Amino acid sequence: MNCFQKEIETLPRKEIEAIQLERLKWTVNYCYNNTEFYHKKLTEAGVFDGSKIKQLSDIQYIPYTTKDDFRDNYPFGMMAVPMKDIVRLHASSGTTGKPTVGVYTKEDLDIWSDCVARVAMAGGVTADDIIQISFGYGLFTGALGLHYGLEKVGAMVIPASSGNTEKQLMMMRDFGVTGLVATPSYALYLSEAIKDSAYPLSDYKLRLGILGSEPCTPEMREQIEKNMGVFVSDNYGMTELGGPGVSGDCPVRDGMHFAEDHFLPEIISRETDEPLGEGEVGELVVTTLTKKGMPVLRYRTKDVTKLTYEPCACGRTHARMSKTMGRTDDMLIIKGVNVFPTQIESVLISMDHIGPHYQLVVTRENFKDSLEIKVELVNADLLESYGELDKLKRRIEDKLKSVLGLQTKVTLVQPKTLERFQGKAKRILDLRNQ
Ligand code: DLL
Repeated sequence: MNCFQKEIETLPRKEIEAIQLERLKWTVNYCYNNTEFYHKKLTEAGVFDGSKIKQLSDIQYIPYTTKDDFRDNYPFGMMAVPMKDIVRLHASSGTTGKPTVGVYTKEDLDIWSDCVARVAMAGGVTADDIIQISFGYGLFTGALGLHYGLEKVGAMVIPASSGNTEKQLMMMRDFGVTGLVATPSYALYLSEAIKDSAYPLSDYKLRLGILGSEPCTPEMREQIEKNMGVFVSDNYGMTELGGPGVSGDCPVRDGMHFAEDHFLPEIISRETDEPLGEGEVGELVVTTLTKKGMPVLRYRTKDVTKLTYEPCACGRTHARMSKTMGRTDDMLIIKGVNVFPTQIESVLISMDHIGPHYQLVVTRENFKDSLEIKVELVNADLLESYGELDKLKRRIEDKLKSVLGLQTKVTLVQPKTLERFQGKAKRILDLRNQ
């Protein structure tokens, strides 16, 4: 099956927008008529059944939907069809409070796997590939999302799930795995395990990394590619929007292409909540255009990025979103300076003598915040030489200061002592409110 949907993915902008307008009108009307939550919200905003939507910019009359709305309506309050039409449920991990639930009709599942197939093909997957899915199987949308999308491409899927490093590597070698699906942090972990194992890289047939679910800086990507001998593509999505398949890298890797016939992206200012223009950095807001089970209007993703509508060198015309800087939740404010962990990661990975693993520890003393960055040394011998160690530490602090505009404290630790992650990395330890 050819999952590069050329007739859709290379449509001229005017035609994409015509499809979006028609589907936006449909979605607003559908939400108004099928969920109490949106009926109330749209009535209060004077939008009612969507007849007021004449052009795409009229979306501004629709109120935003937030994660709190999902929480307040947990578990099924945002659902737009009778339960008998629902065939699947997924949920976010919900580390804080109740998880966020997503439900799917048969048609939703079909469109979902189509969107993931698109992302996979854009990332280089073909029917000849053997792909190991090392996301945890379960309520998480990542594993089953990629699973069915990759099957649609015709690739052979190995539902490995996460954990048990030795077994992961054994499966890769024995089954001739050509592609790995994982979070970037788990891929990094596995790539280091390959380097450290008795089996050389030539025992593996790996050529692709289809990574997503957390930010992956270009520097981190390069490290994984070097260790594993793969081409890495990034893909993005979230439980509230159905999971992966919302956007993904093409071979050019100059922004992830949105599935614009199914999702309508906007960027808004984090300060004023007002819409921003092309190329401006702000919070991504997304409206689903075809979802039936749990449609979402103007969902505030909390992810910070920018959009471009310039056609891509790959031929695709769908909007591209830049790699996210991270979530507004993860942005640290230290002495009045905004810091995203991805900015720190980019600096650390590009420097010699230190590894790609780090932890950020935020503390407050006498009402003053400070940021400590723990980084692993590549070679423990350096710990023997105080002079060298101090020089390296200052070099990293200076580089960070020039990028962040903030004095940080760098602590160099023994190789392989910081925590490794099998899913999304948790690198921030905020001790300020303890
Ligand atoms: O992580 C869905 C997913 C699974 C996407 C597999 C891609 C691959 P959630 O667990 O609900 O869903 O987390 C969604 O993860 O708002 C972003 O902050 C972050 N995220 C997801 N993909 C990327 C990415 C899945 N490619 C949240 N780059 C989102 C950066 C990402 N952040």
